[in-house]
Amino acid sequence: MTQRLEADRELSERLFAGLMDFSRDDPGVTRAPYGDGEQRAHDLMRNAGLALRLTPEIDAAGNMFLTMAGRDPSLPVWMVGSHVDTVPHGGNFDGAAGVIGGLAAVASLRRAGIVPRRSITVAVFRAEESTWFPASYIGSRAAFGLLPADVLDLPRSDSGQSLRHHMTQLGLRPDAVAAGAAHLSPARIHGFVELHIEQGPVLDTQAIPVGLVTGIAGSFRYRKAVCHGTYGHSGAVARPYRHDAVFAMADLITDLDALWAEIEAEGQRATITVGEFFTDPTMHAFAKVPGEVRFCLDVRSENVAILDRIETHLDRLVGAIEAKRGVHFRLGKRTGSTPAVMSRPLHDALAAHATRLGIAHQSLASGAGHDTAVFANQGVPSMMLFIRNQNGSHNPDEQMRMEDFHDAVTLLAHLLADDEA
Ligand code: HGY
Ligand code: MN
Ligand code: MN
Repeated sequence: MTQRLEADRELSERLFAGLMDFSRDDPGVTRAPYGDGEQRAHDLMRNAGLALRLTPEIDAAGNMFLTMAGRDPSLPVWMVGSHVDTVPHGGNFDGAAGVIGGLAAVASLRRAGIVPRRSITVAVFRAEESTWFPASYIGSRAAFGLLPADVLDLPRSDSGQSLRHHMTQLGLRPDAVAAGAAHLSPARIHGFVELHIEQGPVLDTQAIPVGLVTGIAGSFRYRKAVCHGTYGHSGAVARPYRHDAVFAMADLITDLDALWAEIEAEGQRATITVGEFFTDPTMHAFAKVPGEVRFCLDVRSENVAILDRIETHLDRLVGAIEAKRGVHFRLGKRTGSTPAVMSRPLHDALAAHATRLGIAHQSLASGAGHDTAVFANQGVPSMMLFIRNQNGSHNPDEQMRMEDFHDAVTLLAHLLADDEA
């Protein structure tokens, strides 16, 4: 393909603006999974797909698949796409850039009069953000028939209603999801490519518009952990008699931070985050030794051995602090996700296209989790194209420059068009 396939800018900007119209939740945007915002986003993308003469399909979990017929429908398809739900008060680009980018890439093929050899499916996944239902990759796992039935009973953090309830309200088929009905079969997918904002500072700092992802971090997490101590008089209880939950947590966090620094000094990568940390507002007070701290713990790495090392250390550390401080940790339910390796051939094909198109790019790992990890771990050749973005992500200030988005869309379009091998 010699001519440069330009992204359909009007379509992209119209869809981002359309999303914003019904997602604004100052500060930022909110589209809860199986909520009104996500459903309206699915409707918006479906209409855009129909206008591009794509064929819509919806699976039992409500994932949507919009397909451009290729010359040979018997061939395994290209699949592109992402999710359209957001974290509460997040940004408008996390996930949505991958769906709109997929549609824009298909639109550029249409405009160039290209009928690709393979069909191309734009996937719109449900419920990627696990801040709502405490489980990762709900939509994409359900699409492969991999969602454990008990996930359907998990309550959504804002409504308290179960995933099953929310699916039923939308006329979807939770029983089929629980029974493992699979809409996607790995053998029928030639490759999966997800456009996504980087959500970190690397590309912006390096002044490079596009990132070629080498791997996606996995995780282990405790979302509802508690450290129980003993409430007491802040003056009358001397040090040897204290069971201070905040000081115990300080020991835990300080020690985990030291281990993290050690791991990074060895040239390995991990992230350890305590995103929620609070004493009980109905019990705490200025003159009270805190008897309870509730917290969550999110540990991630691309390297399973690193995850195991941190988890083993955590188990030992909890016991040591309990003995030292006379407190008790209840970590609660453990959830997690498996690291994923991206397809080297797809990585190299995209690097070659980017070089030929004069699009600056660099390879990097993804600390954030993405639906692409599900595809890769199902054996589908998978790849992520990161788009440089500003102000990080999972916050209302998330930004992305449209010229960087268009570069990534052009790169994706050339990969899809150039598939005559
Ligand atoms: O948590 C994650 O990494 C993703 O944004 N769900
Ligand atoms: Mn995302
Ligand atoms: Mn996200």
